[in-house]
Amino acid sequence: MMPEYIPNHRPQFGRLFAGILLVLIFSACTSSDNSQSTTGGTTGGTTGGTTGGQVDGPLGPLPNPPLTAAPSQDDEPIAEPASFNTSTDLQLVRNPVPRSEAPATNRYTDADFESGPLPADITIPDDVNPEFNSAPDFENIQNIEAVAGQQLEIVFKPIDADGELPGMFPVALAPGASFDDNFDGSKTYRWQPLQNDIGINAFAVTAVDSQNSLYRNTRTILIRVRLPDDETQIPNVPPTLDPIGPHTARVNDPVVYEFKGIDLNGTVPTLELLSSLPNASFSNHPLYEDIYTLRFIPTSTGEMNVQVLVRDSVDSNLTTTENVTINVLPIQAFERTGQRLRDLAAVRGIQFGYASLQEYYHRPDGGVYADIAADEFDLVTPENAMKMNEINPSAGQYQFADIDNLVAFARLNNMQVHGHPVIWHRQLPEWIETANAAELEGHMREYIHRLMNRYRDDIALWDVVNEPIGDSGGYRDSLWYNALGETYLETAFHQARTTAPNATLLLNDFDIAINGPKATTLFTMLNNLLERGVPIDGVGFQLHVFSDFNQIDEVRANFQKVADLDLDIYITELDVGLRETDDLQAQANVYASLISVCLQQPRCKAIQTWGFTDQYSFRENVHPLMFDTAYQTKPAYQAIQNALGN
Ligand code: 9MR
Repeated sequence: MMPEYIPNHRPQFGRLFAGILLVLIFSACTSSDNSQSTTGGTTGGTTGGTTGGQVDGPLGPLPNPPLTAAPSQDDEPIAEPASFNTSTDLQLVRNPVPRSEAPATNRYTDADFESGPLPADITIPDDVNPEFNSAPDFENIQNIEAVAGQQLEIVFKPIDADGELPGMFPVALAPGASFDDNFDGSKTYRWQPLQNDIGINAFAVTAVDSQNSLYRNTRTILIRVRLPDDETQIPNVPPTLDPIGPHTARVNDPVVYEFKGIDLNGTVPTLELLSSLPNASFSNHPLYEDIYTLRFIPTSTGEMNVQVLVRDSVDSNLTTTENVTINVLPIQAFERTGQRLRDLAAVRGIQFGYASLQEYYHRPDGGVYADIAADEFDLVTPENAMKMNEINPSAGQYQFADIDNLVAFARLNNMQVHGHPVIWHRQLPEWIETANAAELEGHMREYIHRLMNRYRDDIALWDVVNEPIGDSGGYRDSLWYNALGETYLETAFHQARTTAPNATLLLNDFDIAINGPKATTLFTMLNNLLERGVPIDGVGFQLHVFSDFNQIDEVRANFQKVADLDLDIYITELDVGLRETDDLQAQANVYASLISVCLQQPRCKAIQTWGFTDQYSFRENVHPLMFDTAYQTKPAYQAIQNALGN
């Protein structure tokens, strides 16, 4: 199904011109219902109409009138000045308005508070029988009223009907709070809520059974904070900087920091740059008043210290000075021997890809990140930027900037983009989680169409449905499954095919390459879908594994079973966590053997790793990738080269 990949070297000004042209066409269309318009987005090189976007497939027309507003010109990304990012070769864009995000304190309502403490959340391990070993709990759990500026003290005393004293730990502490041992079996939570905490806050503590440390009970209490009658009684605390950990950068690349000032008193501090840095610009973020962007270009190597002063907006004498460090390495430090992975893979007839960090170009090390990515990979998946809460954060609002930027980056570097995920049960916006179930099918189809149509000229490979299989087999309980039943899968694929007739459509999941209930369900599911003529082209195997992974034969056999169904195979999210910190060679071997399985299987079309540097892995604790946090290759990198080269 996948159309031949045609390298596209369109220069940037051409792209901008196409963008302007399309914006004009787009605005001409927005007066009518554009959810069914075929002119699509602004990133494509062609104006569409002929290449896709028709909506009347086997499912019939999309909801008319649309259930929510389609993307309009108000959602179109706008140019971002270079002083805000690390890009030197692309004109990047940003979203026109900040994302609407409900503050966390709004999660609980007064009604929740009034109805008393939340129910116990008990985890019972398989080897515990609660009839003989009762769950640990706490004495006297209740919701608490508090006043901003006043010190709050709450005593937690764990109890167990079996008589033994359970252990305990807090799930998370509020800034400045402590959880102190009273040396009598109890602990005290001490916290001084401030203006930022007005409203309802949750605080959770876990009690741990004295006989089995996995037998636990987490209790959450709600703390309702109100303003005192005399607000001047609230102490003004010094503002701080949202911490930024160390980074590695390459000499002569631009470095960018987004500094966020924090004031628990609810005001916005101002930031001043104390260090003198080469070619530096320091400016307030155009969308977020609490963020300042620093951009500079280190012209010599070594560790650099960046000093920023944070000043209280009410009392200008109240300040804090914060330091961040960056290690600037010479260009040679990033040189790699042998051939680049994408070139080695191309010789073997497959693509080699990675999952891209969202907005890598707003990170200090964006320059070296982008260069390594462009050299090593010819396929890229957005790790998070295409999740529904990012693309469509509130009904009728769309944020396309990061994907537009990724598409531009991919085009410039002759890479293909792999869309991920279209329909998933996680990272959903609140508006869809609370939508009327009777309208979910319509919402799903509208969303699929709007996303895939916008990028139909840029993205030819999609994870249409992500993780539909439950952890113990069967359909996963999800918003989509619960509202629409099993047919949600086929509806999603039909809509995807209708919108993007030439694209390769995948079902992507984890734990399906090894034998077990998930693989069993996969094959039942695939057979059903194929029998019913559902347009599915392949399976994405995630493969988040560990360095002691030894089920290679099962992977090989399951790949073959997919091939026997005349479907393509993609390794979509490969990473190999270390069991022990010195398991680097074992990690390398696992990479090599999984890559060999793909190479031996003619239907295996591409391998993607889930990121490439441990600096930005979602499994950062187990260092699962082939570059370390300083962008130096690990044995895994050489092992991948060898596997691809053999
Ligand atoms: O790597 C992603 C991580 O940064 C996100 O926090 C997480 C949120 O759900 O999703 C991770 O990516 C997942 C991917 O989209 C689907 N397969 C599993 C991946 C790891 O959880």
